[in-house]
Amino acid sequence: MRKILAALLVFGALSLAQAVAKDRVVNIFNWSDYIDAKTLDDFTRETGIKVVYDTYDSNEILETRLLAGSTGYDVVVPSATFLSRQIKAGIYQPLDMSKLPNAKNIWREIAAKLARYDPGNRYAIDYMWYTTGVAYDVGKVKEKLGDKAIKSWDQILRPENLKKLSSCGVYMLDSPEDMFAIALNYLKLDPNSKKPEDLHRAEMLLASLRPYVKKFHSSEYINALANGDICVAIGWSGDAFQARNRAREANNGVEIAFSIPQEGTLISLDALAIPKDAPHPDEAYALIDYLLRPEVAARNTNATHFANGVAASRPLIDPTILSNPSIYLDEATMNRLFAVTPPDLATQKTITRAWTHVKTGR
Ligand code: N2P
Repeated sequence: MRKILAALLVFGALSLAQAVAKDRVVNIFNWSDYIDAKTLDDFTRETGIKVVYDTYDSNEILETRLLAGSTGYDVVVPSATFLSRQIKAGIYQPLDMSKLPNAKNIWREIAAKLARYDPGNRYAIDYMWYTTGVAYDVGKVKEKLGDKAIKSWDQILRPENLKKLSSCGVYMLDSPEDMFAIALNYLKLDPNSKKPEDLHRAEMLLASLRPYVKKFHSSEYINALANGDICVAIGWSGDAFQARNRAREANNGVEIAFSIPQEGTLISLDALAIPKDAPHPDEAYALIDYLLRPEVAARNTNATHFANGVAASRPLIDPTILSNPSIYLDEATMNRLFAVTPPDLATQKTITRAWTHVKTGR
């Protein structure tokens, strides 16, 4: 009896060790509200690789973690400007394309845009791309401004207008890159300007709006809009449409719209990359390759309302998303957009200080 028990124990311990050894894991750090979580379950079911999924809502958070070293992350999703700086800082591994057969599905024009930040597309592959605009509650904006729609940045960035809207609640992205580019453009300055005097003018404009901003935050506005807690958010395209859908699902009478104002706005890209010290690089490749499958990319776009970087996914995308000119941009909209390049270290410091001033008044 004892012997049998001992044998069972040994057997049990061995199979446990085997199971542990076989447990494959991938750690991904991605933006919040940026995936159809069910696709990750399917990935695990198919590959046996468990996904540890962690989220952030600002490039600054991601960058602080990455620069501190050994994050344990296998896949991260920086925006292109940050990616470019991080590549120079040597924190990513060049991608071995032989491990990404689905890279054949990528959208060449989007890859070409990303190549401005990652020359030769060596370190990263586009995940999604989008604009920064105005998400708003149609009924409340009409009530406060008398305007049926937001068409111009003037309706938001002119202090007396924002003051009127402040009583129903205004959020702004906690993202200096977006907010400075938009303010510079509104002031008819180069949205990509790194000149201290231009940045100072943008800082003064944004600081003059602060009294009317309930919160600077880059993810809470989705629910805040959908619930009717706020009426305006300067935010990202897909998030605005997620807010619209959440309100529709709640059937609460809140109608959310998204505007790319006529003066134009910022277009950005977020890309998938593997840190140099990723503990599970093979699993990182497996996950990235899976995300590049047309049907998976389409599901992620259908769930998030962000346009993806996989050309072959387009026939599988919900026609209302594919034909939405604020998501899959038409040419007229495209012509009104601008992209920015990363600031050098000194300019970055100036912007960080200015942004603290905008948000806190100090
Ligand atoms: C997802 C936001 C992604 C766009 N909620 C900003 N990188």
